[in-house]
Amino acid sequence: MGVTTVKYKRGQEGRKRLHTDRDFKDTRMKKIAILVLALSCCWCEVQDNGNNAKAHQCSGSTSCCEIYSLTSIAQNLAEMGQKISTMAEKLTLLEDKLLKTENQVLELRSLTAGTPQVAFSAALRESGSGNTGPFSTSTPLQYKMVFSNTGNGYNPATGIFTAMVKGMYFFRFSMFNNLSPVPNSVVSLMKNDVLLTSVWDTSGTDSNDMGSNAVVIPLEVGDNVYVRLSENRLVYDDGMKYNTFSGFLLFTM
Ligand SMILES: [Ca+2]
Repeated sequence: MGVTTVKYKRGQEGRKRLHTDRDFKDTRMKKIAILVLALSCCWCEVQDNGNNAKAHQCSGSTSCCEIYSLTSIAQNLAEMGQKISTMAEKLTLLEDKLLKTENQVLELRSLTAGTPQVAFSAALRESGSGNTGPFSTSTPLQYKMVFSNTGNGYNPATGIFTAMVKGMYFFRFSMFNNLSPVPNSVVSLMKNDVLLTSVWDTSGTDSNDMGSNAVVIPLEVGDNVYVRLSENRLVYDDGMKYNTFSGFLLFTM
């Protein structure tokens, strides 16, 4: 039983090792052959430069010089291959960047040219009960309890909704009057500095009154909408959440 048969029985791993050994030997033999031929060509060139008599012999060794040229070409090809590999890596990076940019463009289109989603709703108090006001100047009511705020157009820290999309909007607000000593509530829906609609309850001995109002208005990007409590007025609220401010985009323009 020969050595080859024994290695064959060792299975696929043994065959792979045999192939690897054979490839290694082949590669080593090729390198040695190329080196010998290259050295021969160098010797030919030296003789060509130093001895005209032997130059004739060298010029007769055509295959030697051809192989030398092939070796040079192979080296150039190897260098070009390295450059192409580097360029391929750069192309891969550029493709990744392009893909990310395309995704960002799609996201922006969904906000501007698609169907942007803008809607919010909030109540005045997050907890507790009592009056808000009076203040010496007209003041935006800050509706702290946010039910929804898709698009983040509403800011609970200021009570102001800011349009980030040009379009037609619907807004509604409600007011509950103060409980004591007498009703003294005036609130208005504002677009920037322009009063739009109001609710008023300032006289009589009745209490627990409330009212609401609404508008449909066009807004430009940057327009502010809020509910303003008039100077020296009050509203009341508690866990029942009587005072609310809501709005949403009907359609873009
Ligand atoms: Ca009343």
